[in-house]
Amino acid sequence: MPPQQHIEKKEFMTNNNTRRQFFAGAAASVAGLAVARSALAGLPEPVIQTSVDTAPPLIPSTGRPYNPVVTLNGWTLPWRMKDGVKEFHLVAEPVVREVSPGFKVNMWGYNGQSPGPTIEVVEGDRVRIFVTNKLPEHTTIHWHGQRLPSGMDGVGGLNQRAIPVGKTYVYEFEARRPGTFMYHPHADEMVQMAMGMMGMWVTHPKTKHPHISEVDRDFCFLLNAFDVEPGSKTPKINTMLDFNIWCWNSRVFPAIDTLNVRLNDRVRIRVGNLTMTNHPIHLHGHEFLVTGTDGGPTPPSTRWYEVTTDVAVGQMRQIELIADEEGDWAMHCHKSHHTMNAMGHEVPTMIGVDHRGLVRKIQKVAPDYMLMGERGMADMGEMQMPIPDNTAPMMTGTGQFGPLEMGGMFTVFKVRKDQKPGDYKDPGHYKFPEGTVAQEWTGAPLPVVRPKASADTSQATAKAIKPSAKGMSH
Ligand SMILES: [Cu+2]
Repeated sequence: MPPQQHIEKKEFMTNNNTRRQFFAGAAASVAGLAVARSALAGLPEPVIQTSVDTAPPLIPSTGRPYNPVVTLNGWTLPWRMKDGVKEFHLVAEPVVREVSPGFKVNMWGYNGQSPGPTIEVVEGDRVRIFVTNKLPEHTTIHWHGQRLPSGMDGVGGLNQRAIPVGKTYVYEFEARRPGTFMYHPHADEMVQMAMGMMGMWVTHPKTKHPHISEVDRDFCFLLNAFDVEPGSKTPKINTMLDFNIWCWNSRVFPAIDTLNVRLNDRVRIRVGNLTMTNHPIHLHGHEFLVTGTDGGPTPPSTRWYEVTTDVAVGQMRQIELIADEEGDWAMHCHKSHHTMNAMGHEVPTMIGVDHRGLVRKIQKVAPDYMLMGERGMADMGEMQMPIPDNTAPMMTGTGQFGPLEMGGMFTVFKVRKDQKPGDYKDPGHYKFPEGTVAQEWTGAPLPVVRPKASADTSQATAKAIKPSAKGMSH
């Protein structure tokens, strides 16, 4: 492990200690104090994260070593080692997530954030997870994709009693299979997932695995979606398909952190989908291989190169590439509606409509009226039109050449020669070598050649063969 990463880890732990809050819910009751203390003595204190920044990788201080992941705008949950068992404490609770600066949404999540923290363990680890329910209704956690005893699978009613409000349940199993997994409730699922309850789980291989390569950078994030009416603060929970806030880890572009790598790094990106639709995830400038699915690492003989991989509902895809092209490369969902924020759905097509005169008339009764979309929608990236309070702009993000006209599921993959190993900081805009940027043609214009009008003015006729024609009869 490079020494630099150890320093980062120390800083991370120090930061965490200052952010750490103690689980003291029951201790507030004077009468129950002694009981509460002894009952809590067995629980690891939950770590609460207040920052929406991408936390540095959490280098393991106990247990088998591994190369940790970096969760975009997220963090990894520290554990306590007790008699050889890794103990984690998740607290299901209402949280306020900053989806983008100035846009805060009332969600439900874990340990202060939605999504919850990433859980990282090693194949063969015995894992004990305490789950405390501070929601206003019961919950469970399902460990999506794991091999485990049926009674630990977390489907309320089927595998266990739902965890009542205020109670703590404990899950315990061995992490048998290396790979990328997710966790989410299996109790009032539609509501609890629409409110943001989910997280990632990474099980690292315990020894060198023939189908798992050692990488320089290992990123992960979840695809999630919300329906938040512009100007409101709480997601609508009955929405089935018409979501308007398309997120990576409950953030929208330009508030999604960039993926910053060093030139020629081997990079792994793990993406899980807990929305209600599929997302074709597209990376510019590089080809990648899909090296893992929910079923674990893919055998190398089954892999082929892609630039887009579809991540269906409830699926996980793990891609790998060598970042050997320097620059700023877009990475996004290829459904263009998913790279827009709220208001993207109900705006009529205005292209080609002549509004001259009409705007002035409307402005007499509605002075704030603005014309939208007469020449396409690109103007909206620049207009800075007034939007309701607590709403993400429909599309924003400014690059060195102007507005990107993007929102939602979009970020930038930044490849730099001088990005230090272990440094995940945003290096800023790419400095394009001279003469390598598309620019205006300033040479002589091409002569305009028009075809001569045809002398034949007779009408074209279409000949249709009817089903009763030869060969079609019975
Ligand atoms: Cu999408």
